Amino acid sequence: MRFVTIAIVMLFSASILCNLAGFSYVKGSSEDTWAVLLEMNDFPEGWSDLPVDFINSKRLQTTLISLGWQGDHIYVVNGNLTIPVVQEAVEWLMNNSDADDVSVLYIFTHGNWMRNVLLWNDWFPDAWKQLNTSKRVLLIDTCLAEEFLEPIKYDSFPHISLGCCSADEVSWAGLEEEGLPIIGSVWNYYFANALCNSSADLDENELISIEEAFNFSTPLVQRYMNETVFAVPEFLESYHKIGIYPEHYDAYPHPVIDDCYSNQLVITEFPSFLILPLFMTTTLLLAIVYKNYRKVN
Ligand SMILES: [Ca+2]
Ligand SMILES: [Ca+2]
Repeated sequence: MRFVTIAIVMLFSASILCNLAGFSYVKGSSEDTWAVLLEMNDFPEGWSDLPVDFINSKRLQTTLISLGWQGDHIYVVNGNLTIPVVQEAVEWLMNNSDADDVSVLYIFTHGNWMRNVLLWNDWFPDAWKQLNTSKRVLLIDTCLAEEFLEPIKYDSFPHISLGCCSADEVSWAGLEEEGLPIIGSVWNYYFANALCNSSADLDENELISIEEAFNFSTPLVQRYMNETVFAVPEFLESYHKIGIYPEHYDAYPHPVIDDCYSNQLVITEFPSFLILPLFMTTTLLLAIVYKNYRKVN
């Protein structure tokens, strides 16, 4: 009984120590994380399909769960994206997010679908501003991505928006039949991986922020495009056919960040390197050693 009491006291002390030591980023129950992941692969006649088996939303979902997110805090739509479908997803975020919460919205579809069917810039920017949180993260993974960040770019309300390419660029999603290593969005692949990669922790505070993941992933996206995709003459030619000459740029494409969040925005539910479990394990071991010490004496 005494052992249990000692263990509880030591665990309690360890948790206080965690906070005192500056690990207060361990989110409490009042700071939740919410995400909407929207992906469209099949399109009506006249549009080209993007048959990647919803790999992009799956990859991001797996990443968020590995960062400690709860599965039921992630709202996924894999299918036909219409205005009501997207609006319902945004409402879900609005209904769930409180002031301290993180809200992420990711969308993968055609840029022209965003512009001409979803009429994104007509309604989304106003809806996004109405979210009751300062930690808004908008991830646009489409061609022309910057166009859909533009209405809120540099707006002073707290937000971070990322786009996989600039307003006049096209993005790349690899298909299995092409035989290149990355299936689905190249930007999604490198950004999702960066969120879990300690090498992306550029300021070495053991947390990977959205800003760091963006900065780390951008050159990797450009390198893959330039060295792997554009190295295939047929793929480079497909860009030339629409009047784009990637070889005329230092790098292509140019992912975009609009950072109007004053600090670094961290979306990890648990400490990246599991500091809290480490503290707790150490405390338990200490308690066991102490118990044996008492027995011996
Ligand atoms: Ca960091
Ligand atoms: Ca920032």
